[in-house]
Amino acid sequence: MTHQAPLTFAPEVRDALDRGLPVVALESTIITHGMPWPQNLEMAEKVEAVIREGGAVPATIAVMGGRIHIGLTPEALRALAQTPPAEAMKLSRADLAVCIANGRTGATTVAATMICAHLAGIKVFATGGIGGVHRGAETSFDISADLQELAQTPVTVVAAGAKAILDLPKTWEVLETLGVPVIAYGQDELPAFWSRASGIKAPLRMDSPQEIAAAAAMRAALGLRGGQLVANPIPEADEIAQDQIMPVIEQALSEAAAQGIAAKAVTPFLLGRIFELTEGRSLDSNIALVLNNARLAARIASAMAA
Ligand code: PSU
Ligand code: MN
Repeated sequence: MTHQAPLTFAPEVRDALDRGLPVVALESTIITHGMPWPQNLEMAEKVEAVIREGGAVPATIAVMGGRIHIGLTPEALRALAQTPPAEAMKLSRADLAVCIANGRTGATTVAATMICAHLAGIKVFATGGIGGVHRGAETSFDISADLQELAQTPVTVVAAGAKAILDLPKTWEVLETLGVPVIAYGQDELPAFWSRASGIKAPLRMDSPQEIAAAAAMRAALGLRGGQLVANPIPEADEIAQDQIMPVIEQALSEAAAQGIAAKAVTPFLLGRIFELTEGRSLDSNIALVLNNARLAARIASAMAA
């Protein structure tokens, strides 16, 4: 028995892809597990609007009723945003096929969104922050599947760096080992999600969407597998300085350890606690950086389509 990937395209996305117009993929775990209702819906709607303003078509990706949806209707987006985290599967490479085969609903992480975007023929994807090497990974072995995915699936991912709750130096080391180009946009230093600075020099720097598009095309021409990570610093007006966010992260991390939070629950728990401890400021910054990444992704997608 052979199967075809069960993709359902929003008509607008199908049309744009058929005509070679710029399309930007968006993930859905950030909606179900990364942000609380109703800010998650506001963010999801705004991010789509920003991509349209940038001259590209947004394609939010999720698994619903056993099909991969490439682009969601406003009603489907709302329904997803209202789904409690416990009811939507958090899908990575490991669980994507099971979720679909069982006819279930799930939100796609960076890894799963890359897989689905590639199946759909979409080359650019905007998110907040990728998963990475968790602190204490030397004993927990908790390393996000996002990193392996960047090494094998040809999609350009625009993020504000890796989430600062992670072990950032180890995350960058693993990406280097896996042969993933990590490109800081417009600065020499890698950004650290809520902050522009990380103190870590970026392995690569680019200053225009055209250069990023050309680099992706060259990777393909050389027959190199995998995508590239564009690390786009949060706008200055929206950042939380490192010395302010770090103590909050430390507290959230020690609470997670004390409560025995593990595996897939770690990232959502930490983001939720940091939201509470900053009285919502971390969420405002998170939304601002996602919008900023969407803007850049639309420009990269346009450069690739040109
Ligand atoms: N970026 C955010 N919020 C999030 C995530 C990213 O601003 O919630 C999600 C992404 O879907 C990413 C996932 O792929 O967290 C990483 O989870 P893990 O560490 O369990 O691999
Ligand atoms: Mn993990």
